[in-house]
Amino acid sequence: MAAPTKTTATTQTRLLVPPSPPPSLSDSHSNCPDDVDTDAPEYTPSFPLPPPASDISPLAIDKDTPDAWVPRDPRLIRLTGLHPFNVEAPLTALFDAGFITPTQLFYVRNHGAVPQILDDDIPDWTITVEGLVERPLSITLRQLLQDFEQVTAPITMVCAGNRRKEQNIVRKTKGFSWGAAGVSTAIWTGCMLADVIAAAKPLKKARYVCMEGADRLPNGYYGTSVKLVWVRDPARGIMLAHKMNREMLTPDHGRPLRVVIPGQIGGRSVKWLKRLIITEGPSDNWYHIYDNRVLPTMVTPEMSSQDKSWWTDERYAIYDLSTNSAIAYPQHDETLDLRTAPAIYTAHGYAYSGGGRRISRVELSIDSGDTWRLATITYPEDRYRAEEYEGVYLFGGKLDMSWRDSSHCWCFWSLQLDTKLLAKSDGFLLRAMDESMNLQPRDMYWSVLGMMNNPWFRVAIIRDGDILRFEHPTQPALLPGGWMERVKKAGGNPVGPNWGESTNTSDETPFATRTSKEPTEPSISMTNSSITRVIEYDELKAHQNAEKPWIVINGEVYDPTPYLDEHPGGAISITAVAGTDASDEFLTIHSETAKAMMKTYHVGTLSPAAATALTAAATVTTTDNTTAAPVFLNAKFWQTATLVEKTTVSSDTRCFKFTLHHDTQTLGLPVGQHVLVRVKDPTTSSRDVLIRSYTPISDDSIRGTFTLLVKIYFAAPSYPGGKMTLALDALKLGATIDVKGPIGKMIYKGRGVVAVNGVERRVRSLYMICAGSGVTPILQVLRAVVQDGGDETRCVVLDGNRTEEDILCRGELDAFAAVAPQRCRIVHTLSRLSESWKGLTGRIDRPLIAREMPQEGPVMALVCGPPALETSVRQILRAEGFEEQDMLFF
Ligand SMILES: Nc1nc2c(c(=O)[nH]1)N[C@H]1C(S)=C(S)[C@@H](COP(=O)(O)O)O[C@H]1N2
Ligand SMILES: [Mo]
Repeated sequence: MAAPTKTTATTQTRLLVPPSPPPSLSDSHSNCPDDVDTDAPEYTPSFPLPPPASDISPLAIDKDTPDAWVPRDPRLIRLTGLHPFNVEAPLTALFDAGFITPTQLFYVRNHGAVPQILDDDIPDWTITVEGLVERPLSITLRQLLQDFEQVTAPITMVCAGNRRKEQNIVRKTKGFSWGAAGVSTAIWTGCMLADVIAAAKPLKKARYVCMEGADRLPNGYYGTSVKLVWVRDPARGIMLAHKMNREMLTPDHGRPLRVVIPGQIGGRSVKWLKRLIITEGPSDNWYHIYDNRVLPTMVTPEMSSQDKSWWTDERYAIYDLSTNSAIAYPQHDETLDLRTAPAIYTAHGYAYSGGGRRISRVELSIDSGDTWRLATITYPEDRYRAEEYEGVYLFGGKLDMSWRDSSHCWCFWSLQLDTKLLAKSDGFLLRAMDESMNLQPRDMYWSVLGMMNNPWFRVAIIRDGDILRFEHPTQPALLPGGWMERVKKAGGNPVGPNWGESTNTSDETPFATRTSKEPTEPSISMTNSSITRVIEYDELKAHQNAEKPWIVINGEVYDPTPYLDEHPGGAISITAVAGTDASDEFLTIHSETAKAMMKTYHVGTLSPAAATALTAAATVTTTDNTTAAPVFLNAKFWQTATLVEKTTVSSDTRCFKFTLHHDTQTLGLPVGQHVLVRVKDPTTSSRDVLIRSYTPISDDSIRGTFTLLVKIYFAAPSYPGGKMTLALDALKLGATIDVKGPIGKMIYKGRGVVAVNGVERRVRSLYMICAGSGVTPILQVLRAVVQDGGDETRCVVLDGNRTEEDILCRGELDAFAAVAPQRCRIVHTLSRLSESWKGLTGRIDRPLIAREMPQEGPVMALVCGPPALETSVRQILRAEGFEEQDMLFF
């Protein structure tokens, strides 16, 4: 093994009082023999300026990224291209560095660009403690250092994605490919999070601590939560650290302040900490919901993107780490010459578990799991616990672990093996167990995000004459190599090879057989096998009407009449496709659940002749006589529109302007209704057909064009991005899309008349509640009211957004309010505090709705926003006495 790397000593690290005689913390795995301050005490009342980061500097390869200024070690392996920075050290370098990982080699997981904080601003870095507290706080880092006890402790961090590459080889997950080095250990210094929270006096109903960082990402700031009882548990040791390995945190690791949660996945340890919010329920941050979860193995990527409820089920969120281990020696591609090798070969590696649980054994088999050998384990963490160290001040914090016996660090195992036996073996199998007897599983538990991968770690042995070559399961990132890839290429299946079963592998193809089933995509049956009726074209055509609509999906005929009123998209979206082939629309828009429902409505199968006739009917129609029509939209047939202008409204919002068939044509969209947009995805080679519904923001009286406002859901490392919005964003000027419609339950007919599913009623007030891009249908209704001087309907719009920048169509909304102040009131509320904002802050809650939307006279509430908003607004409106018929959810 290489010599341990030494950390650079700095003078800026002494903050508190003096050390007792320096204990020796060094052992064969430690890289910090001189880690106790022995000089005279030097109390620094204000926070010292950070020292220059070790001996690394910014790298040329980062120069075109937002992180161009961040010093980094070139040895780190990049897992997500150049940017954002997600890296692990080569496994051997990580292991050789020993118990404490040098900061430069510590793995990094950044969801976006590193927030740049000027050194001068660090003492004044401010965090808030808000939410369910008696005394909301705003504390600077300077105060944190002065007013709270500082502690120092070694803690291992692990990304939940550690070892994910193995899952990606079996079946691509929604995450990038970590090898087995997504784990590192540092000595952290800071205050206890419990002390800071206690200072704010949480209220009785407080249950969770939500945390938010300063890194602004495509879906908001990074944030997550943990339970308040954990924070209060001294044994869990949850900290707010400002130092790592005796120095200020480096930019990549959260400078100037981060949370460190021992025993849990790294994803909960928020870097660049800005806000602590005490709540009754878990965080609603996008990254808390869509990241760091192990969904059930049968949930496919498609299912998970179609049905949000998979993500909001708190049972699938990961907190404590699970038992895991890996082999460092033999290294990948290491060779052993049997003619010169010593009689004994020593294997080495690491193991860790979660929740403070100690690794209680590590076992290795070299005979496919028939027999197991017990490895020797060293626990360097225990050296910090020894009695005499009580009261030692290390790097400005009190190092006192004597009273707690929880294990918050990795440990190392080794095992001596007879080289002659290795020569006959086809590989190593490694598994660890923790003190709860949680044993690593033999088989992989594949899941959509590929997290917490911890099956037995297998290293294959390939024998070529006198040479043994060792092969790890994978190599990180896109690096080729490893037996899993080899087995897969050879047509074998790398899941659950024959370990533990009788062996039938040959030397050439170790691990080629399998015992367990690869996760497969479930196929949902939409047909009823007892239905045998054959349907001819004439019969189908007889159902081309709104009363008894039949639709065709993949050649099967369905009668959804009983479902018309319940259909979430309104009856019209079904009747609009009556008698036609609705396969594209149906299959792209509907969830697996909706598909399964179709069995009930199955009435028969089209005859081959009827199928041909249907296709022929669909192809003639589109352009011929419709292009000359005064109105563009056609409910039955797709019309082609051409992209002529694309404007960037904000970092993630675009306006797309399309031309109609001719200059004098109007779109033909009744107020309150939507269009279906069909795009052939230019970003995939298969040119997948994508269909979604949108409400244009342009006035329907405009001739020749219409405009869509679209929020683009960009891809993030563990989120592929919104397919449709990315496809639209990728369209070039001159490209075409298909449009069909109108669809929707509701039409605003003007002067207070609202038609819902064809039934008209008159209202005095229209209450509109929206968030984000949900403003688009609202805008149409509001415009209709304001533009008609004779329309006396009173309109109130509650528009919720995160930040001022996120408010869409603000100019138009405010202009309407200025033109018709008596009839039209717009209330913006932001969920994020900002100093410049003079309006309301906070969510759209009951007091706000009660105040702005009184139940006076006939009223109707129109709601358009994300499902969570719609659900909460529905509850509030019910509580405020609104009947189901008084509410409409777009
Ligand atoms: N603010 C913020 N905190 C964050 C992240 C992030 O992207 N932004 N990544 C999380 C994840 S997934 C992990 S594994 C750890 C990684 O910490 P490190 O980069 O210091 O190793 O930080 C966590 N905290
Ligand atoms: Mo992570």
